[in-house]
Order: sequence, then structure tokens, then C-alpha cells
Amino acid sequence: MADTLIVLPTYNEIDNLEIIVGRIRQAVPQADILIVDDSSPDGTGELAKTLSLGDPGITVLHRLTKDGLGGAYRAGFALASERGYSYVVEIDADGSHDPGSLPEMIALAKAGADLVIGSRWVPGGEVRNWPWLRQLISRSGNVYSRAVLGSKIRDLTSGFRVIRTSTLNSTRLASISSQGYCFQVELAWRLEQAGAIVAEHPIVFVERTLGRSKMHSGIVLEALWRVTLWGIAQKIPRRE
Ligand SMILES: Nc1nc2c(ncn2[C@@H]2O[C@H](COP(=O)(O)OP(=O)(O)OP(=O)(O)O)[C@@H](O)[C@H]2O)c(=O)[nH]1
Ligand SMILES: [Mg+2]
Repeated sequence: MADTLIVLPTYNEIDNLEIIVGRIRQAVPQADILIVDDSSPDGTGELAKTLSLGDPGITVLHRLTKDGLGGAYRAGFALASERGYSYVVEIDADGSHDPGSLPEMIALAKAGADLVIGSRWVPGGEVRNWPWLRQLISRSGNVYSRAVLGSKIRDLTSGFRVIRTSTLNSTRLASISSQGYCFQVELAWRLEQAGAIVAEHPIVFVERTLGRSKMHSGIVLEALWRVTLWGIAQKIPRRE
């Protein structure tokens, strides 16, 4: 049995799904893939089902309602752990993350890292085709979160990761409540706090060319208020 499960969350990714699945299959043929689709109105779920019928390494989790990236990953992680995979991968379906980086990232996890982050903001990392405002939001969001949370991680918001499944079990996944991309910040920070060994691997992030972004101001605001609240909570001494 494969030791790695690649969790691929999808919402309206009909133009991207087959391409990304093919690229993953080529880069890491030994890994299994779990597509987590939230009843995409564009038919992504049906396409996922068709792909899974032709490939025993692909399974699909069809969820009835769209409840954000955080919910999709929580469900995917639970399945990874139930099915006994040692490593779980987070990757966007829109082609922004190159599966070609996965062999190196998985090797870092196998060499001892509990969390390997595909990072845009370490030397060698890069972002292509992002408007300046998007770059500014990502860069300043990371600087702010690092400072407020006291984290050493350079790319807290990256959605391209390899995680040791046993590390996830011990962080009480259900208590990670963020919905949008803030989920990525919360997960990385909680793992770091729990003593996980974190490695950042430089990646070239390429903005999607097909389909539409699900990014909106509410997602940025969720991250801003949550990170601020966690930072404040951290500063208040706890009564024993
Ligand atoms: N299952 C599920 N997947 C989602 C949901 N929201 C986003 N996704 C997926 O999560 C991944 C990241 O979403 P994107 O829209 O690309 O967001 P982003 O990468 O931050 O934004 P862009 O750079 O503008 O594309 C994609 O594979 C989406 O299809 C959701 O509510 N449920
Ligand atoms: Mg994207």
C-alpha cells in the first residue's frame, strides 16, 4: 500500500482537475490521491468520479456543502489517518503548485521533518504572475502573522505541504476551527507550537491560468482577526 495520500480539494475546478491529476501521477506515481469536492456546480465531482473509476489509486470524497478549504482538509486528513497513510500532502488543484517539487518535499519528511512547507518566501522561492496587491497581501500577512504569533515560519499561508500523519493526530485536528486560508496559518502554527520539526522548501508558485479564484476579502479578514486574537490570547498568562 502507498504510504502517502495527496489530498486535492476542489471547488469548480473542471478545467484544471484532469491536468493536475495527470501531473501528480507523473511526479509521484507511488502516492494515492484523494479528491475532496464540495458538490461543485460545474461538475468537478462527476469528473473526479470518472477519474477514480479508471485509476485504483484515486478516491473521491463528495461533500454536500461548500464549507471552505479548512473543512475539506479536516475531512481529508481524517480519512488519511483512518486508512493508515504515514504522510499526507496538501496541494491546490489550480496548477499553482508544481507536483514536480513533491519528491523532494516527501524526501524531507522521510528524513525527519514533521511538516514540510512549499515556501514562496524563502531564498529560491518565487511567485509568478501575481498582481502587486496580491503579493503585498501575502507578504504583509506573513510578516504580521510571524510577528504576532512569534512563529519562525516564512510562508505560513502556503497551501503546498507534506505532513506526517501521526503529528496531525496529536494536534487535536477538530479544535482547528478556521475555514478559509487562515486554516493554513492555524495548522502550521499549532504544529510548530506542539514541537513539530518544520522544514521550508523553496517553490515557484504560478498563478492559475484556468478557472476562477475563490479568494475574497472575507478570507483575508478572517485571517486578520483570528491571528490577532490568537496573538492576544498568547500574551495573557494562563491560570493553572
Ligand atoms: N473542497 C473545497 N475546495 C475548495 C474550497 N475553496 C477553495 N477550494 C480549493 O482550494 C484550492 C485553492 O483555492 P484557490 O481558489 O486557488 O485559492 P488561492 O490559490 O488562494 O487563490 P488564487 O491564487 O487566486 O487562485 C483550489 O484547489 C480550490 O478548488 C472549498 O470550499 N471546498
Ligand atoms: Mg490558487
